[in-house]
Amino acid sequence: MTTPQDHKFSFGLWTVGWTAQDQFGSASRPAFEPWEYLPKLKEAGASGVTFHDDDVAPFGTDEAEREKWFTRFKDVADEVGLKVEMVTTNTFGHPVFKDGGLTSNDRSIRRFGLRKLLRNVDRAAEFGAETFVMWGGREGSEYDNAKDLHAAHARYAEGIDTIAGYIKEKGYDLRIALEPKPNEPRGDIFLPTIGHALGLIAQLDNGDIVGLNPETGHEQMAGLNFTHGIAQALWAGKLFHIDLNGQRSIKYDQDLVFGHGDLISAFFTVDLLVNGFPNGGPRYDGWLHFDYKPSRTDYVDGIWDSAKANVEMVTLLAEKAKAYREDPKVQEAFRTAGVFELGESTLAEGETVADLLADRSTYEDFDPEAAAQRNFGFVKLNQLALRHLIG
Ligand code: 3MF
Ligand code: MG
Ligand code: MG
Ligand code: MG
Repeated sequence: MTTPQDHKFSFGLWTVGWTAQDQFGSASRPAFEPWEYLPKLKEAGASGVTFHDDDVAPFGTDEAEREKWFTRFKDVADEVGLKVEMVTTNTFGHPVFKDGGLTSNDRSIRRFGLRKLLRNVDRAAEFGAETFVMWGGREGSEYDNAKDLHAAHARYAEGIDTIAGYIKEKGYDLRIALEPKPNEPRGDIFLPTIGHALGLIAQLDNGDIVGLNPETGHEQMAGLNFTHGIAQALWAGKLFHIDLNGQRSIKYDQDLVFGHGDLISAFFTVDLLVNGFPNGGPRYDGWLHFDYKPSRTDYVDGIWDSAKANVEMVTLLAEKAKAYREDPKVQEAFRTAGVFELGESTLAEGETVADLLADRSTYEDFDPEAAAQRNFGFVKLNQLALRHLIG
């Protein structure tokens, strides 16, 4: 049986620390000091913790006080045995960032945003983090004429490249992971999906240390398939980190417990993460990071019930996914479905296009009508998966 110790689980401090203030109502739970969450996170099964700069010391805290807060936080994390595996920057909360941190039309704000990010890169390196996540929640617009959209992308790339260049110059052992999201809080956010972010990374000068931190719910808010998205990121060698949570269809960012949204999709996400691709290929061996919100209807006990529920969901789904892949009936159904056949290259080793053109069996003598009668058995295969999931 898999135990939480078999996986590297981590939580954002802002998740369990959310006091449930929303657009329509005030907080429904008390706030605790940042370090007070740590022993309980460990107890819930985490071995890592992550934070935004402002989660530990609020925006505007004076320098001396700030250092005290960060020192205290790191000391307690060390005592408890939680690694600060990722650090991220809040460039969305303060109204100065209302039009973005790296893409604001106001150049002085972009320069301030860059300084806030660079300062936090130093903190990430100091605390031994492996990943520096960048979610540009305010990089976007409500109105298409509000920005020069060409310049906005150029400024976004400039900002990310500057930070990546700084990491290299300093020799920090740190990689950047961009977090796509289609909307909320902006009407439309730049880099709305995994695919958009991959496209931008390919155009960066320092793109080699820039990858992705996809969030389950964010892709689903765009109506997309999260498992397909992380698969493409893996294929591109760019799945640096992950935000697991739950979302039920295209609506506001629900941040439910992982698996409490689309359970079938969650099963296949875990299947990919723990078992890899059926024909081999790149594997994700990074942190399983939860970015969820304890429901506003739950009080303090509910924070910890929901934290544990995340860990339990991955653990249970991992066991089921292992049994599913090991099931001989599933392997047989994979064969029938052609899943292994897809692992073979379409042209044979050394075969040229001329060879293909000369091979009459591929076209002139090929019978598409007969081939169209193949029964792939995908439904049978999926039913086997669901039996494992439900059974
Ligand atoms: C918002 C998010 C963010 C990011 C975080 C970077 C507040 O929808 O998902 O959480 O995850 O800023 O890690
Ligand atoms: Mg989110
Ligand atoms: Mg979310
Ligand atoms: Mg997130």
